[in-house]
Amino acid sequence: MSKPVILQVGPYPEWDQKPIDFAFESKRLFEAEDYQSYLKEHGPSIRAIATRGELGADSDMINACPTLELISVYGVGYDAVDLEACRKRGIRVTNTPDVLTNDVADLGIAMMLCQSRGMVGAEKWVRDGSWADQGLYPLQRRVCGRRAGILGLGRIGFEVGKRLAGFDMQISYSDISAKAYAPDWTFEPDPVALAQTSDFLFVTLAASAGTRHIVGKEVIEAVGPDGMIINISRASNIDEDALIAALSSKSLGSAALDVFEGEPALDPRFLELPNVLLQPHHASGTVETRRAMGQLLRDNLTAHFQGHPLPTPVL
Ligand code: 8YV
Repeated sequence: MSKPVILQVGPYPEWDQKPIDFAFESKRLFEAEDYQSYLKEHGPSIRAIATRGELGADSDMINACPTLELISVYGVGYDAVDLEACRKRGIRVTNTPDVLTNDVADLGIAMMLCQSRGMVGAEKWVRDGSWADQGLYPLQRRVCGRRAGILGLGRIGFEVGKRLAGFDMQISYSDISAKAYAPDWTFEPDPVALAQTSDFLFVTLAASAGTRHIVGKEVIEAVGPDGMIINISRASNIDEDALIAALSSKSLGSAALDVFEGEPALDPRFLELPNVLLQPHHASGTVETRRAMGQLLRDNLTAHFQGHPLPTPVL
């Protein structure tokens, strides 16, 4: 029997690529010189798309595949998949929730600690001899006992909160409704009011058209010159122009970002700012989590082609 033909939008580690190539005929879009002509040539044979959270599948890609049945996302976020186009054509969509939650929360906490205690500059202070030449490193800001806000108390936001509780922080959160699973934390539906009471504002919202730039000028300035914004969700949740302006004028103290508009290219103004910690979208990037994500991506593809229920459907 011939193998189902799939379109692979981005690369995967060897441990996933091998089993993918064994079970499917994978057309590797990311290796093509010209995406349009590659899609034109192979689109008609594609039955599933295997993509990554940040790459998704837009309507051009979906339209180029008239016999498409499934889009399997390697990532929890599926905001880059055109769900409307999928709905119209009855195309199923899956993601990889849960398996990455802890690592994403861990990185958010690490970013908060790293930035608040000035660890990047402190490392440089040791390596470039400043410690010996100039003495003590400038004093930094405390984390424990301060006020944290979590914008979006889903799976990842909840794990962030659990970790923050270990630092004796006062925790508040915004979401569509109060969460029964977080009885000890303060529910504040208005993001601006949340920001006003946050020394550290974590952005952990699933991105959608409705959350675009939810962290705008008002929220950013409400966090204030002594506060920090940590984004481990999607860049679109923050108005980057407003963020850069606030970091430049110091009306926002600092930021720690794992995601950027247009990544991996990012707004070059970020590189000039001393008060932002920049990370290369690797919150889920541990061997353990990526192995589990790859397994789940493949489990969804396999289940679909064997006619079994999808393990983690979105649509
Ligand atoms: C990426 C992510 O998918 O889970 C998500 O939504 O954005 C990440 O885990 C990861 O970088 C793999 O592409």
